[in-house]
Amino acid sequence: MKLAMIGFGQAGGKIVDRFLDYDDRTNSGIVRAAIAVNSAKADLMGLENIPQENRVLIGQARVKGHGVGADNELGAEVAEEDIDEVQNAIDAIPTHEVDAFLVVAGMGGGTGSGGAPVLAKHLKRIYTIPVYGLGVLPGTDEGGIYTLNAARSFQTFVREVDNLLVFDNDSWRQTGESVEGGYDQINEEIVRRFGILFGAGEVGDGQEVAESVVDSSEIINTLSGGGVSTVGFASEEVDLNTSGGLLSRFTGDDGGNDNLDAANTTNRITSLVRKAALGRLTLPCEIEGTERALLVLSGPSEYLNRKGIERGRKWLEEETGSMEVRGGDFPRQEPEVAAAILLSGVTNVPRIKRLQQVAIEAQDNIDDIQQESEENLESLVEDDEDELEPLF
Ligand SMILES: Nc1nc2c(ncn2[C@@H]2O[C@H](COP(=O)(O)OP(=O)(O)O)[C@@H](O)[C@H]2O)c(=O)[nH]1
Ligand SMILES: [Mg+2]
Repeated sequence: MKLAMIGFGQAGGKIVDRFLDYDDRTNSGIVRAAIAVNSAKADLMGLENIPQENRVLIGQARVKGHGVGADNELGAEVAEEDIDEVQNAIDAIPTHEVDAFLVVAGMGGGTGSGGAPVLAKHLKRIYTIPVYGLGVLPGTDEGGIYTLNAARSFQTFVREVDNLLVFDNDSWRQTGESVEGGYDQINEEIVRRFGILFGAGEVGDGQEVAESVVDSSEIINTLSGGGVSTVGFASEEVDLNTSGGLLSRFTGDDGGNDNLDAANTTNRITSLVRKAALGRLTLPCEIEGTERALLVLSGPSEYLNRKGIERGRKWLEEETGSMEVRGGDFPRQEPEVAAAILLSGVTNVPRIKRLQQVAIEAQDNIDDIQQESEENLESLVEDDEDELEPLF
């Protein structure tokens, strides 16, 4: 599917920048347009792939290109004040060729945390295509203000977008490594997962056609209904040499081992699906209770088969309890077979619950002399959804 990606803030800009690089490397054709928005000039200048004319500096009158720090209320304000500047950049891209917007931001900082929900709301008012968010949660070692920012931004962002895809930095930190030091690697993991997912169905001319294609509408249907999504992924290296695969079946070189090959392929696929669903998700959670899911199997076509995907799909139905699990293949001449699973509308997410709890406590400390906010908090705690006061 073709996306217009808008990276808001430093993390958002860097991730969209990496998506462009991924698109170039793999010819995936998912990034139809890429824009970066920031209140910090230096962050915009540090990008490598996003065209200069698509880098939008906001809040100049207020912060003179120095950024808003970790003040996400200021981030939201400058986004609202300068939304026309962002719209000007969007006006210059061919939105009629785009299937959806993807607004990418780190939720823990200031510019992206405050601005991304403002932009999503704006886009929803103007365009009929879906507006998705990709929100990055901060590491728990980043400190209280980041957690508080993330909790409030998350709550607002999820309300404004058609679906919020989440990546949790905290679960992706390597042991003994700071998140800061590992961002390059983490960003690579992000674009790989979401790249395969959104890349399914974008089969260009001359590329192999999938046996059971995933098209944009299936991705959109999986994401429709809103809520929070997470992605599972597993891959296995395979030999790109096709002489032992498809070709030999025609020449008869494999000595009638067709059935064994098919069984191997099916088994490989089903175990990859299990690994992907039960391994580390972009946002760790209980997969049971997922509302909708999409399974994409990518790799050289001789390593993909309908039976394996169908089995994997069935298994996912059982594990998630969802009646809406889609699946398909994405043939690519890469030396790996990969399973990417989009779990949409997940409900049992410990990290989100903790995040909101921490934020409620932090807010309690800050405002404990204000009767009004005391009452707010009480109603929050009573509320089923533990809702925090939104940013705007
Ligand atoms: N995955 C990832 N997360 C990042 C990166 N840079 C920053 N973050 C996260 O994003 C949060 C917001 O930081 P930043 O994007 O610099 O804030 P902003 O520029 O004010 O929007 C931080 O708290 C980190 O958790 C990055 O390159 N990759
Ligand atoms: Mg920063």
